[in-house]
Amino acid sequence: WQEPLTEGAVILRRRARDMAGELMAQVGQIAAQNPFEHRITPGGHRMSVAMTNCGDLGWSTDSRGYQYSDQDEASGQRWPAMPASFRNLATTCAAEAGFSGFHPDACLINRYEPGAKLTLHQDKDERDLRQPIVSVSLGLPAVFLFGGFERSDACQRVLLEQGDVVVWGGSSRLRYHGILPLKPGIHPLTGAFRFNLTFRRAR
Ligand code: MD5
Ligand code: FE
Repeated sequence: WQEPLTEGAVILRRRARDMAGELMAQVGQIAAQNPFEHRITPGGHRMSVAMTNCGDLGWSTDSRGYQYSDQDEASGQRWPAMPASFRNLATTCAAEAGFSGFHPDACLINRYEPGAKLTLHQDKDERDLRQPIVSVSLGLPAVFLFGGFERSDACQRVLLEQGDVVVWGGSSRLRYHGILPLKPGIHPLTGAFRFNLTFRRAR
């Protein structure tokens, strides 16, 4: 079922639940080629969230800043191709939320361990901010913080669970958001972790 959050943002609850096993098998194959890494931010902090990517472009951060690149700077290799099942899920969910013609060229895969968090931020490294972002949650649940257009604006708290898909478009594309520290637990599919796939049109 669809749960509107704010203008342009829609939760498709449990939309990917039946595909979760298949999606995680693909994540395992991608990580076997390009392992999850804790990147260092331009400010010198090690991120508590570990990341890898698939698709033509991948997002990463280092001392120079944040950027999309066609290769993993750590390994010097191209990112693994985006599996057709990923691409189809993202395009279909975007269309269900009213964004037809979404063709992602980047999929960032975030892995949260107990205590891992994402502090409030905006996603604005993509070229065309009219394109939505599609996010798929897998494994342990997490509390998502959904704020406004200033860092200090009040936040809604939304629990995101296995198979939940959120489409962030329209004016919601530039809202501040984050993830509270992951509570420890064991999930039958992902063990001690939460994974999040974010599909983006970077260029
Ligand atoms: C996550 N990831 O659960 C989230 C899901 C990231 C990130 O935030 O940057 O990797 S994507 C949530 C999102 C994207 C774009 C806009 C908004 C939320 N928003 O307006 O709240 O790992
Ligand atoms: Fe984000």
